Order: sequence, then structure tokens, then C-alpha cells
Amino acid sequence: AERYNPHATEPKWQQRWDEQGLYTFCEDPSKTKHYALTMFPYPSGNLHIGHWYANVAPDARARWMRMRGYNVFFPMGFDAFGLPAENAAIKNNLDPAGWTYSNIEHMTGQFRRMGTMIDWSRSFATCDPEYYRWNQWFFTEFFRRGLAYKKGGLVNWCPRDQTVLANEQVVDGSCERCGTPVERRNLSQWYLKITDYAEELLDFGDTDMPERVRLMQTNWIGKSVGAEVTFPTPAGPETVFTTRPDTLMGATFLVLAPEHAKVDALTTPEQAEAVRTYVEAAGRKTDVERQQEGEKTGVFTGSYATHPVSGDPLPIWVADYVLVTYGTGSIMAVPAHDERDFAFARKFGLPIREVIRPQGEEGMGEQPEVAYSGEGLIVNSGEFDGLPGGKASIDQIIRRLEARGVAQARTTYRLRDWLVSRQRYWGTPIPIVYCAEHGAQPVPAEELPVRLPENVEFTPTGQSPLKLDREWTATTCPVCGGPAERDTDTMDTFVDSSWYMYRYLSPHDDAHPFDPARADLLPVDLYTGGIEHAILHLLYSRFWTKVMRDLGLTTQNEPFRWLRNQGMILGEDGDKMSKSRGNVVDPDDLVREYGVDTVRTYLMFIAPWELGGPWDPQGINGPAKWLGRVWALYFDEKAVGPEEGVTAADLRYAVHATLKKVTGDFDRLSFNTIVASLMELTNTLVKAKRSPVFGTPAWEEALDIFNRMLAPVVPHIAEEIWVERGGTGSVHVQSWPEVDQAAATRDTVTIGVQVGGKVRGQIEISKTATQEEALTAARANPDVARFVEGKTTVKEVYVPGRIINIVVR
Ligand code: ANZ
Repeated sequence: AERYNPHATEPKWQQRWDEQGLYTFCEDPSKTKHYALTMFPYPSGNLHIGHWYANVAPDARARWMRMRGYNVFFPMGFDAFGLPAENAAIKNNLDPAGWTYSNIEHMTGQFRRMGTMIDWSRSFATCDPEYYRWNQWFFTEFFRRGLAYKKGGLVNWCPRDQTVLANEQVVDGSCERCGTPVERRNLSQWYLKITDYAEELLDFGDTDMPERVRLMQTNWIGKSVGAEVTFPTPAGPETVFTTRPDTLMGATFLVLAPEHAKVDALTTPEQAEAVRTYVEAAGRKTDVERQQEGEKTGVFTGSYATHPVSGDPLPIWVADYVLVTYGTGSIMAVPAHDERDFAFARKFGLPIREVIRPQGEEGMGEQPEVAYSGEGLIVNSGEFDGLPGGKASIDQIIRRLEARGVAQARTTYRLRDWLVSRQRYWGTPIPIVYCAEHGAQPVPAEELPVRLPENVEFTPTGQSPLKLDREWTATTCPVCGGPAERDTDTMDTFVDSSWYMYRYLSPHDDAHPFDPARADLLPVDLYTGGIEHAILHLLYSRFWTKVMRDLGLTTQNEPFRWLRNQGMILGEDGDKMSKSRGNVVDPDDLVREYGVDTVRTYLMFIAPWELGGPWDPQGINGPAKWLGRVWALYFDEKAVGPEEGVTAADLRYAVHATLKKVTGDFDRLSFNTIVASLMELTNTLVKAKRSPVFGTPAWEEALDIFNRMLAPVVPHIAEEIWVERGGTGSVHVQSWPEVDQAAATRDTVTIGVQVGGKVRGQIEISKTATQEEALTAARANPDVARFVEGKTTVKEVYVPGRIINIVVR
């Protein structure tokens, strides 16, 4: 027979699958649906090894689910708007659409060569006008419901990308995309009201997510339960948010954020110069710098607030450790019990007043060394003295303060509304027009999409490039028909990815964002992708689904039932792969050298899928050799003979135990152990071929089951084997084999025999062996006998099915 030559067989099968429409999804009410989805890529130009790693194992699993009888939906598309296209277009003097679509074509070809079961008839790119039309439709629906609004205020500005960013896109004070430190600017921008859903987003329903993703989202939403307390000041009442109203009597000063609206009104003429200098300096610092531990800075305004219970005057300070974006942008400082307030009070010589004392301890004295944030009894607090501090009394204290009219129970969230407008070209135009008479008006649904104009000068200037196209901006008001101007910003591309999983149901639907008759394909049953989307994309898409539910488009509360993150394939050196490090592995080269199935196998085998690991260039030889052996097993007439001793029972045990293991491993996404088990089984099969069992029904059964088990992992070679063995149709529509439970369990066990505390030998005995039978077998074992001979046996212990221990003297 010929040797294994993937280069001959793989393109042939890919073409046939295509012609047969083998992977085209059809509604089939007789089967349970399974929607498997891998996060769609940005069309950067090339699929890199990370894309392969992210897609191959989920493809194997989707194939396995199909063989198990599910009606599997496995679509793919392109997340095609965004800055790289625009930047590449500027650099090479091209048009972003042309650049993007040619990349999509190339990458689709690469995906096809990967041999996945993606249904390409459902594919689309988010920059297709027929897609972004629905972004615009959603935006106008959000707008009508007050869920999209425009507001002025401080925003994050990336000076390199020349656009504003959402909070979620600022990582450690820098632009999530390009790493440039973010500046603050005062601008009027569009927001989506994700905060309306803050509480609901904390409830993950039935969604099974990795714990760390859940935690990251929960922390991002940042719920805090506490109270608002109001302090009279010369500039009117000032409300602060506190999680510790039980420490109210320990408040010795107030602190405002530098950007707080009352700063000017509260600053006395003597302090004006110092405050102005301080506020300016704070404005130049990034949020990260401001929140860093270290020397606290601040300045006195010269004014005093009045403590609402004691009536004491409290100095009002300005300091940048208080953030304008959280709570009310001001705090009551309780230095005795809050570390930051403590550091501040120590630095500026402000009073420290103990109000929570640990049970049985003395007071903290005049000059405490640290703040005490633990539990204890309330002291120095008049009518509240003797109550337990902390959680136990907070509700009661809030009720008492409420009765006096100085406080109100309040829950705050760190989550801010989602800033969605961008001052760049390559995105969805915001479908709003401004009329002198009627203000901001949504573009009527029948006029959507508002198409991106072509031939725009889009070199970034900090202004929306669409502004420059006067012909495009000039329009009419949908209310009065009078002259109006279009909004010239485009949407954050995270809008595109917030609902794309619904669009696959009917990518060309021009009556709905997606076909409501197919809505029960949702939720996505298994969603896979990188951990980098733990907050941004996943939180936004959860939000979008909840709004869609409230719009009556779906009955789902959550878009995903099960979420898993693959790890990352690193360079050989353990660093991230990057062109500048020169450690990039090109999957196209690997495919040219080894064939698709080998690359697929290696990517499943290289590491536990959810962990990832460094690339090992030698490692791929193992899978390459393995597939050569698999090929020879089926197609090499030689290597047959009676010289090995594999029995039918041995063979059936190996096959069914492997099947059982592989089935469980697919279920748990343990892909590397699947490949390991298949490799191990190959050894037994090669031996069995040289044993009398060859050619018997047990042998034929083994070849058939092995063929089916190969199908999800190495779809091409498995198809070749299937057809060559005379199978009808495709191996990929066959059923996954049933485990013969009796065959999969051996009725013998192998146990160790210890002599004098050391394992000296292994014996195979029946699971139901009596103690006497076990001991007899142990003594008869030559490895054991050597250590027992000539000695006196003191004691023999048999732990059934586990171990034998012989004590000698
Ligand atoms: C008095 C107090 C006493 C506080 C005490 C804490 C401990 P979380 O849990 O993150 O919600 N705070 C409120 N608004 C702030 C802002 N804009 N910038 C910086 N800090 C702010 O934190 C809530 C606590 O953080 C609030 O409770 C407030 O300090 C501070 F022993 O009030 B606390």
C-alpha cells in the first residue's frame, strides 16, 4: 500500500465535503440542537497559530457532538470593523473596506484548509452594511427607551488612536489596544445604559463560566452596600457615599475629588492659588498613578462642613485619592478605621478619632500606628456606643440616621455606562440626526442603514472623519423634513460583537436582526475564546441579550450556557509569540510540511487546552509518526502474523476502555488526553494485528470503533479510512460508538506487593480473589519470592484490590 500522504487526501476530502454540503446546518426538530461557537477573529490578514489552537479543539468537540446525535450549529464570521483596518489603509494608502474584505477572503481560505465543520453559508462580516444596519436599528431602539443617551463629562482619550475609549478599554491607565497612557478630556459622548442592568448582571443564571471570569465581572460591576450621608457646607449640602455608616462619629474631615463640582465654591481666597495648582497637577496624572499606594497628596480648601450628628466643624480637603467617578466624588474621612484616610490624616496632621474598638482591648490612644478596619464595639459615638461595629449594626444605624434625615441607605456600583461613540472612520455610523428645531432624532428604521461614505479623508485628527464629508452629513429631519446634520461618530466595535451570535441564525435577514422563528437555537451551548474578553465582550453581550429580551426579541436571559477559555500557545522561549521576538510559528508552513491532521493533532496534544504552553518544534514529530502508524495499521498488508499474544478479550478491553475514556474526555474538554489515549490504543492495535485475534470479529470491531474515534480529531484520514473500508456516506455523519461496559472493565486488577515496606513486585489477580488466593499469587511471584526467601514471615496483610504487605524478619 502507499504511504500516508495527507497532501493528496486532505484537499480531496475538503472539496468533497464542500460539494456534499456536509457541514450545512439544517433545522431538524427530531434532534437536540447544540450551538457551539468560537469567538470570531478580527480580519487582520492571517490566521496565526493562536487561531488554530482556539478553533481546532472546539471543532473536534463539535464534530463529536454531531456524532453523538446532536444537531450541531457551528458558524464563523469576522469582527471586521476597527482601527487596524483604518491604520493599515492610512499607511498603505488603501481603502479600509478593500483591505478588510481581501483579508477575509484569505482567512476564510485558511479556515477551510483547517478542515473544520464550520457552516460557511452562515458567515458574515460585521462591516457588511446588512449587518451594521441592525447595530443602527438597535441603537435607535435603545435611544427610544432612554438606554442610549448623550452626555458631557470627563472621558478617556487615547492620544495615539485619537479617539475616546470606554472604561473597559482602559487597562492599567493605558489604551487596551495600543498601550498608550490614556488622557482625560471633557467631551460630549454617547453612552449605553448598562448600569440599568448592573444588579441583574451580577446574577449569572445557569451560565457555567470559569470562576475567574465570574469574579472579574463581579468585581468590575463592583457592588457596594452602604449609605449616603449629607453634610451641610458653605456651598450647600454635600452627600458622601460610605460603606461604613457605623463609623460616622469618627469622621474628622471631608475630602473632595479634584474634579468635584463644589471645589471652586468651597475654596477660600487664601487657598485659591494652592487649590488651583493642586487640581491642575492632578489633572495631568492618570487614574492609575492617582490610585497607587504611596505618599498621599492633597490641599485644604479653607472651608468647613458641619458634622450632621455632633455639629462639629470638619475641614474640607481636596485630594486625588478620591475619584470623581465613584460614589458622589466625595468622602467622609474616618482616619481611625480607613487606611487611606489614616495615611492622609497622619501626613497633614488631621485628627484621628477612634470609634470602633476590638472587644477587650484598650483604646488606640492619641498616636495610633495603624488604622483598625476590623470588627468591635462602637465607642466615642454618643447614642451609638455599645453597638457592635461593622455589618451587625449597619442596617440599624442607617435606619436611625434616616429617621434623623441625615442619611439614606444606598447601593452603588463601580460599573459605569458604556461609552460607545468613537471619533474614527471604520465603524458603524451613529444613526442620529440633529435638527435645529427637533434636536437629536433617530433615523427611521426604513432609512437604515446609514451607510459609511466612501472616499473619506480619514487620517485621524481627533475629530470624526465623517465630519469632513459635508455631502454626507447634510440630511433632513425625520420630524419636520427641514435641514439637519448627521451625527459623525461611529460606534465602538464591541457593539458589533455584542449580538453577532444571534445574526448567524439568519445572516441575510432584512426584516429582523435575526429570524425569530430560529430564536430557540440560542443560547450558545458552548462558547470558547480567550480570557482577554472576560470583561469587555462578555459583559457587553450579556447586557445586550437582556435588552433584547426586554425588547421582546428573545426569551433568553443569558447568551451563553457554557463558557470556556483556551490557554495561549507561547513561543519556544515561553514568551508571547510576536514578530519582533522572531518566535512566530506559521500554521501554513506546518500544514505544507505535515498536513492538516497532524497539525490538528499536535495542537490538541501539546498542552491541556485550557492552559496552553510553549511551542515545541520537535513535538510535532510524535503526531506525524502516529498518523503514519494509523495509516499503516489500516492500509499496510504486511505486519500481520501470529507472533504476538493479544487475545480478543485484551483487544476488546483496550478498545472499550479507551472509548469510555475518550468519551469522558470530550465531555470535559480534555483534548490532550484524548490524543494520548488514541496513541496508546494504536500500540495495542498494532500488536493485535500481529496476533491470532487479527481478522476476527473483535478485530473488525476494533478497527471500526477506532475509525470513528479518529473522526473528530483527524477528520481527513478518518474519512479516507472509512471510505476505503467500504463505509457508505461520510464517517462524520456516523454515530459515536457505544461503550460495552462489560468489555471496558477488566475483571482482574494489578496490585503491588510490598516486602518490608518496599514494593518488590506486581501481580495480576481476580477482583474477587480471596485473601488466601491473593497471598498465594504474591508468594509465587519471582520478584517477591527473592525478598522473602530465607526470611521469616511475621505478618501478611491484603488490602483488597489495592496492595499486599509482607512483613519479614
Ligand atoms: C467612610 C469609611 C470608613 C469608609 C471606614 C471605609 C472605611 P467600596 O467598598 O469600594 O465601595 N469612597 C467612597 N467614594 C469614594 C471615591 N469617590 N473615591 C475614593 N474613595 C471613595 O468603598 C467604599 C468606601 O470608599 C467608602 O466608605 C468611602 O470610604 C470610600 F472605616 O466611608 B468609606
